[in-house]
Amino acid sequence: MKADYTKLLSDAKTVLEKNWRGKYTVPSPTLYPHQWSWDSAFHSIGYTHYALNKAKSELDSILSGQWKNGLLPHIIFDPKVKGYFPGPDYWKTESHSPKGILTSGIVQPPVHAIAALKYYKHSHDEKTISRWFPRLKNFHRYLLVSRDPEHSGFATIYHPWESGFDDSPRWDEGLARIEPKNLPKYERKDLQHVKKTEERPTNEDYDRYIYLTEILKRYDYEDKSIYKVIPFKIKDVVFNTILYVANKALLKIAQITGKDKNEIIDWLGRQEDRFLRQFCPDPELGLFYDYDLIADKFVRKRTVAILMPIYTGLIEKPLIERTIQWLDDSHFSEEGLPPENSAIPSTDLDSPYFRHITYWRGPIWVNTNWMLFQGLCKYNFKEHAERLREAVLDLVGDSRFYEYFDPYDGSGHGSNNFSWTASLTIDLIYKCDMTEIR
Ligand code: 2M8
Repeated sequence: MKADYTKLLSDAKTVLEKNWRGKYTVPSPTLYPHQWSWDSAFHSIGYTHYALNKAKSELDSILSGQWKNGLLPHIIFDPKVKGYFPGPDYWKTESHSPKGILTSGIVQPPVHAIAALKYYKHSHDEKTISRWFPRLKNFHRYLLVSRDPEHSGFATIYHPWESGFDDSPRWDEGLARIEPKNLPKYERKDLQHVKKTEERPTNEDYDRYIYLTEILKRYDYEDKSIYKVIPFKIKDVVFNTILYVANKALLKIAQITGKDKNEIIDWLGRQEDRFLRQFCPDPELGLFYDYDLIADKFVRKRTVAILMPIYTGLIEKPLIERTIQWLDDSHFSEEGLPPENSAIPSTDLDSPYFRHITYWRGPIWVNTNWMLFQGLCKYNFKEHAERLREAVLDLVGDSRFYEYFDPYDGSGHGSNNFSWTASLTIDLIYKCDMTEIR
């Protein structure tokens, strides 16, 4: 089936229109009623095609929440909106966040410089990217200094929420090590907004999420101390894939605006030297894994993360050819169906931890497929890229802008009218690969 792209485009714009809040777009009017960090970058990417002012405003707004130490918070809260947990009263970040802006105290993957460069490509607005540059660079510096005391070239996350893949099986062992103690009383709000409880993380997971944020709060978000005590420290392969691509974008922005490039070149050099050693224990298989710093070992879980470094464009082609074979492998498509009928799910369908409608444990997400599409374009795997693009657009099909989709029957789950599904659908309709960031 080929979706009706004209209708899809217009309906995707309607979703974004409804979720627009004057300066930014909420991911979902029900489940996520504030501004989220990497979501905003994805929204901005969609807006570049038809609403440059919104593309700009989205990034302006999220960058306005940056802390003095460079941390770009994963949520900026709308003070008028209640009913999300954990909200601003919980995070207590007032002494770090800019005056009058309520934020969380953790980060998300740094898609922003990528979105900023895309904004420039569509607008040629040098003044704005020049204004954004110091903030973007400070964020990357925060990630590559405060979150990398080992000088590995890669940022460490210390909460599953920082990965954006919150409930992924990649975090199971790291979380199982934790015994949550002395938790404050809290009430989950997320379950009120989904069809089935099993779509969301378990209460045991939530206890561990809260246990970790309690540590961050106890140390008042001070990285040096947190780094010594936090029991969850991962060099996340997807986060760092994005950070690498974002550094490349930042370098382009520095070139365009005549800013100093040396520090960025230095970051890129370290990442290029060490990417394989850090994330690819078995080059003969072409699979990539997170590294768990506490257990001192690779997290060998079969999820879409193992394929994601395609997006870097930095791995040499013969190795990436091995990675790409996995895209065609039955593990990532419904048995009996040819792989071209399927976008890539978040977890290998044959793995014991695969769950077809649980959040990041199996369903298909549009943003991960969008990143794979960008990677396939970088390596000039045109057929694969086109197949994946059509599969995603077919899935969204009759304007079902769900948060995620069951890989078995294509049914939509989580929130409906989900903004990044809409914005990246728009970008995919325009076939917009960003091969310039190589
Ligand atoms: C999900 O995460 C939030 C917490 O940040 C939640 O479950 O409440 C994740 O899918 C994350 O990647 C996303 O940015 C956020 C908003 O869409 O929702």
